[in-house]
Amino acid sequence: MNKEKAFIDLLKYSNKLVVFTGAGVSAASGVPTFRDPGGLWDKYQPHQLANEEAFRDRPSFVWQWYQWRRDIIQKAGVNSAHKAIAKIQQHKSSGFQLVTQNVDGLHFEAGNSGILCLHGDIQINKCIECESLYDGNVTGIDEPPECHECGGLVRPGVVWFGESLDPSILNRSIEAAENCDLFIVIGTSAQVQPAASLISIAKRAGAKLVEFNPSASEASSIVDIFFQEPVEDSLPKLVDLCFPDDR
Ligand code: BV8
Ligand code: ZN
Repeated sequence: MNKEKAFIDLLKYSNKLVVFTGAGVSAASGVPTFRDPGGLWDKYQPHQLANEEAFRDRPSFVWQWYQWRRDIIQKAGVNSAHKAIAKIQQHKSSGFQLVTQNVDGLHFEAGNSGILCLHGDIQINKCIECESLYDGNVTGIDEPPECHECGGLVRPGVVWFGESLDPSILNRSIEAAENCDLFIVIGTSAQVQPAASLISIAKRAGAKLVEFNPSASEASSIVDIFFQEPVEDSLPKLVDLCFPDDR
């Protein structure tokens, strides 16, 4: 049986499936990934930008990097891969869980719900001292605003390196990986922990693993089916073949 047919059958008959995404699912929307050539880490190292120390050292520099990313995301629309993942949830409903490492919010825009966002949300801003949410509009602001409650610096609501993930989100993600029969890995280099550990947790739990990525990742050696191409070129077609009714 060819791999397309094998994947369609797995998708059709799965009772509990997890879709796990990284930056690659938003690449077709023009949102830069992190580790691809020309990606976000091309010019700077993560520790120079995506961590608390860097922000405290150079608040304007780090803030402006996030403002630049937010601007790109603002202009980015959802792509056919985001839509295909939303269509899977429509058809699989209770047996479906989306877990994303992305902070761009594009899965919500595409129509997915109940999403477990491991690394936070780039549109949220909060005080670095008292964690109060900052509800002001930050569009076009080049300097991190001051917290209304305590005067501390306001930072993006994402999980930086060295910061713990929200325990409840992480535990629910682990539970989903432990109880699924199909785990679909899309657009991640699978290098960041503890997020990437979900892949091996699913494998150990006996799930079938399917990957969509034009390049090999840290996960590729343990997946059962590997679509080594851009996800937007393959997943939408396969989802339409699997759920042909509302094409
Ligand atoms: C933590 C939010 C506990 C901010 C991010 C040594 C070993 C193991 C772990 C560690 C270690 N040293 C340090 C750590 C811990 C560290 C870590 O994992 N480091 C790694 C890099 C070695 N992890 C942490 O710090 C985490 N916290 O461990 O807490 C703790 C507490 C205190 C002290 C210590 C530990 C927090 C991690 C979260 C960091 N925040 N982002 C922001 O966005 O600015 S991480 C960042 O990487 C993004 O969130 C991103 O989602 C994530 C993963 O990247 P990917 O999504 O995979 O993107 P990437 O560019 O890498 O890959 C894109 C893929 O897409 C590629 O494979 C490409 O081929 C593919 N692609 C491209 N186009 C397409 C495509 N695929 C399909 N279709 C296409 N068209
Ligand atoms: Zn504050």
